[in-house]
Amino acid sequence: MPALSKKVCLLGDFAVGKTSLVRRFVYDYFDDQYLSTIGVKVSRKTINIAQGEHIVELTMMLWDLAGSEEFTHLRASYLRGAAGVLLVGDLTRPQTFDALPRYVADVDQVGPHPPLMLAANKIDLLGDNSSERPVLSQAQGIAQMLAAPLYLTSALTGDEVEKIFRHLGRMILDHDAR
Ligand code: G3D
Ligand code: MG
Repeated sequence: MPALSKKVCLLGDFAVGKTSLVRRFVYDYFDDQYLSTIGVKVSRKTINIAQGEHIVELTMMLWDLAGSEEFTHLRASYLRGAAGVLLVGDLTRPQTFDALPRYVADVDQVGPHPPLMLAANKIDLLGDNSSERPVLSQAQGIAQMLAAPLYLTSALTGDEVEKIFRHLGRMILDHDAR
């Protein structure tokens, strides 16, 4: 079985749920006692992806920057070599979606444009008739502009979390094969 290891960066404003999404995907739990740490955490998760006749074993190295994302320009060493990027916005704070194009510009500064996905996170907090919320059309607009598939995720319930990471994994393989 062919095996590959790829770097994936989580990007988005403070407290949108980046660390929680990684934790849900990698360890399948949600910890509301979690305290932000300073620095970068790299978590690893291996998934199997069917590609034509065979199965590819893809190890996603998930880079999660803690702390100062709002205050400093993203360090080039954090972004360099990213094969894929998971952008994260918080549905309870619409301005966190407006911030995303700037992160993508930072990524494009350091290397070739990687596949992107957009997680509109904390869908569990939107409640009933959430499909009518203006923040959703805003998220759709940003996703379209950045050509990033959009998922409505919840790190709390696990909704769409596995799906968005797997879709990103598939995009990374397809991108690689070109
Ligand atoms: P960050 O890594 O992007 O900075 P965190 O964000 O993962 O640390 O999450 C920030 C806060 O949002 C945390 O709450 C966390 O529990 C909460 N959170 C993350 N994802 C979700 C979600 O999908 N639904 C809900 N309801 N909450 C979420 P605290 O209270 O610890 O600040
Ligand atoms: Mg974090």
